[in-house]
Amino acid sequence: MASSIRWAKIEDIIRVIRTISEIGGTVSFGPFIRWPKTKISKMRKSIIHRTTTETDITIELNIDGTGKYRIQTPIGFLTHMLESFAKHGLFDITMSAAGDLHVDQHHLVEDCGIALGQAFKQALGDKKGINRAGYFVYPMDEALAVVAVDIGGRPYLQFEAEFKRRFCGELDTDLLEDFFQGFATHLGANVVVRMPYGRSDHHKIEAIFKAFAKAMKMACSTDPRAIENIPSTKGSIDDSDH
Ligand SMILES: [Mn+2]
Repeated sequence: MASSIRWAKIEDIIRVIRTISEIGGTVSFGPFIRWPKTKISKMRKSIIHRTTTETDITIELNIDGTGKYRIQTPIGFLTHMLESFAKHGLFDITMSAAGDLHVDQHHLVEDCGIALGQAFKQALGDKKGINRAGYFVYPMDEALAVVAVDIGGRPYLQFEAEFKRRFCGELDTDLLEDFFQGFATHLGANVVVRMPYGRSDHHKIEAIFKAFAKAMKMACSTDPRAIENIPSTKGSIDDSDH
């Protein structure tokens, strides 16, 4: 009898610990033992289906991934860039995109940027605990790209990159600015893209996407000291945040 009472109490204690940990708390057993050691944070994942008369795009994103990707677009070089973005940002991305290429590539490339921005916005939620800003300077042989982002709610793009040829592979390079504009607008982010030098258009664009990936990884990463903080003196991040 005594032992069954003891076991019942232990089961109760375990149940309480589980409940506390499931709602994101920690349980301390004194100065040396804490369980769980870190709070269980919510999964930063999203699924976006964006269908218009011009394009049809689906994205599954896990911000806290390992860089696994399965990306299908009808433009080979765009697929290569999005795969590079997933790989170097350690984002898991499953994406398929189709569109009215018989018109030109504009709708598809811009809408890929829009849908990717929406996917990050949805996955980040209230943005509690994130660094919010991130930057990277990425060299690729003779090319150098600089990307800075601030996921502060205010959409703004600065884009300064020139390319020798209108097309890199099959991708219309004129549309890169539209891709980043769509991303910045729909995430609610300030995005800066600079390409100070480079020769090969392939290297230049790939350096931009790698810098973009690393800058986004940094901006989305969390600081354990700020896990309950929304990173704004306003207490919320919206379209007018300064
Ligand atoms: Mn390449």
